[in-house]
Amino acid sequence: MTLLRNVSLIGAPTDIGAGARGASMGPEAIRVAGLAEALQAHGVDVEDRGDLSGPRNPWQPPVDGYRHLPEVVAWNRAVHDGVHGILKDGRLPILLGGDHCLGIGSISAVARHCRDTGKKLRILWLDAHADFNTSALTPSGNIHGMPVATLCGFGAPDLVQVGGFSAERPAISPKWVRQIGIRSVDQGEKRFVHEQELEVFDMRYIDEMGMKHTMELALATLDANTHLHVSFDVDFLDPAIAPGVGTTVPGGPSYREAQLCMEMIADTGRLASLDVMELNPALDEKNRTALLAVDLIESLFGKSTLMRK
Ligand code: NNH
Ligand code: MN
Ligand code: MN
Ligand code: MN
Repeated sequence: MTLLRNVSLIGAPTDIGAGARGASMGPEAIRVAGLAEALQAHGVDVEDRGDLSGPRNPWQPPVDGYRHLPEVVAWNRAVHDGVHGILKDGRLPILLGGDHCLGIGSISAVARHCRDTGKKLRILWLDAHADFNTSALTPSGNIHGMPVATLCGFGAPDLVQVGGFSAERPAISPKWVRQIGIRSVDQGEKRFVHEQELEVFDMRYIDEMGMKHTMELALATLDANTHLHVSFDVDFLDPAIAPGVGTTVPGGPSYREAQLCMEMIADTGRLASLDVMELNPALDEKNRTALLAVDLIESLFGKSTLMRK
């Protein structure tokens, strides 16, 4: 059923855009949880390109609404180049974060690749948060709360320009994004989400309509020419099953809801790139959140219940 693709893992061990230290250990925790081996067991060709490098976290307060902007720019340029290289080699990149500010580098690379190859891009943003803040709206200055807005052209020029884009010609349009699992949005951010008409399936929607109906809508209008990118913030999951993240928000998808979400994405056969972000081993319990992430990623690649394939 699902097209088995050649996968390349690439780690970005930093917490430069986060409000808590520790996501820098995420890539290794996912490796230790057995991601490569799990995908290989399902017949996927997996290569591990190791970790990118970049500046250390200086742990400074915000300047003009941004924390660590120069360091965030450096990391995102590295992520862009790494992910773009994998796409050019015809492989499916899995970015191992690292905090979610790195979605700027990853998705700008995907957007550039889609533009150059004439593909349509659809982005599924699985997260407790909308990540649609700007320097004027942010309550924290943490750039991991800003990647979606930045990719849409609303952000620091050095970040908007990663991948050769600009505020006039940004990497993505809000129309290409579907957000799922959202349950924590800041006041100003909320207004901006509405103004830009982001399509958000929040937890209220999932409670009322169910994950099946939600995913049917989020995955509607994909076609053979669509590149599907999944940006998976591990805080999407309910903290009862996924404690190893810096910003837990109660009331997230259960184990089965999350599995169904991943299985329905797999069924489209269109998954072409993936971010696994915000895993924080310093806050985890015996790597259980990393093990859960691997379990879910297996489903994303077509491991499924009986009778499929
Ligand atoms: N909205 C908050 C902020 O901008 C929290 C963002 N934290 C996240 N996003 N983990 O996914 O500071
Ligand atoms: Mn397995
Ligand atoms: Mn996020
Ligand atoms: Mn989040």
